[in-house]
Amino acid sequence: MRKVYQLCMLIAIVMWSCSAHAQFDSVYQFEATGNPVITHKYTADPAAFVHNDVFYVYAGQDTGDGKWYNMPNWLVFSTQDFKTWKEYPVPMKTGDFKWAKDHSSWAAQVIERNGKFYWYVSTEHQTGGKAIGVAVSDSPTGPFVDARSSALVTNDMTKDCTSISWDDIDPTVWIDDDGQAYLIWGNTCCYYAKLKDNMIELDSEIKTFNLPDFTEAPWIHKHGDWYYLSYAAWFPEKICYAMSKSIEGPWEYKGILNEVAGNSNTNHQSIVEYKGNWYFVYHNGSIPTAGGSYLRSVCIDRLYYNPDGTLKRVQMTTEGVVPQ
Ligand code: FUB
Repeated sequence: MRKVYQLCMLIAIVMWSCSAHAQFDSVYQFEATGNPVITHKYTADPAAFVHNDVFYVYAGQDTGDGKWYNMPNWLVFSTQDFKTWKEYPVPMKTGDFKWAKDHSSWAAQVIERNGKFYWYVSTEHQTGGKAIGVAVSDSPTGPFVDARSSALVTNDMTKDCTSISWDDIDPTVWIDDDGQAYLIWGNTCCYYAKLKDNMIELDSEIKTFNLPDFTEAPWIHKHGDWYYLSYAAWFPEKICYAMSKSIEGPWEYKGILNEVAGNSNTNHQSIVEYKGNWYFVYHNGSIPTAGGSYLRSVCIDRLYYNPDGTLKRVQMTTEGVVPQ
């Protein structure tokens, strides 16, 4: 009996290890059983995106010994019911940006404009310091290619607010109702600038938003005529948010939206509406036993509004969201 148990354990470990390191040539399908949603790989910094009734999640892949960030790839997953998920062949690696250092696929977001999909990423520049790049594809599942062959934002462009080298990370992008696109990003300082219609060049000076205790991970969404800027505050991080009637602010601080996520010092959220419901997509470090701050896992829970437009505190759950 003991031998059978040992054999089963061995097979399970080998299977998990194979799938955890597999790079699929075709679409890989799996079923979510709650949170974390993705358990065959470690995934972080989820950026949700809805297109043609499909719910996509873009994420960086955490790998390594769990002692620091070791992120070689950005990944893309999709679902239409929160139960059955697809993972697509790796759509982009840090190596696809010739100017970037390998294994630095930090937080990123995809947006669509005029039938093209733009993926704004944070990564490490070979000349030092974090930088923001942009890739483009004709499909939300890629493959994506570097749209500029150079970084869109580099550390020397943002020296007035802070002298740290890691402030140019965590891009979020927003196309306003008048068609003007904005790039918002930062660590320690929250920066914003207009983007040209081509989506791959800045079209204004870089300014800053004043947000209490801002650490990183800004994310913009809109509900009714309110704009919401959610972001990670403090460290370990909680997610806070501010509201405004204009994308350029001023932003009114509204408090904590999500508490520290289990077993992870970062929390990195995205917020989207899908089929009439709102979702809060984030990561924790809860996969036993190796999961942690550098081996993170994407989770999804519901987001609810109060009648005055403010947000209810997120309730992180093991069960996750109900299949639709
Ligand atoms: O994944 C690397 C970094 O950790 C992200 O860019 C931050 O938002 C934090 O989640």
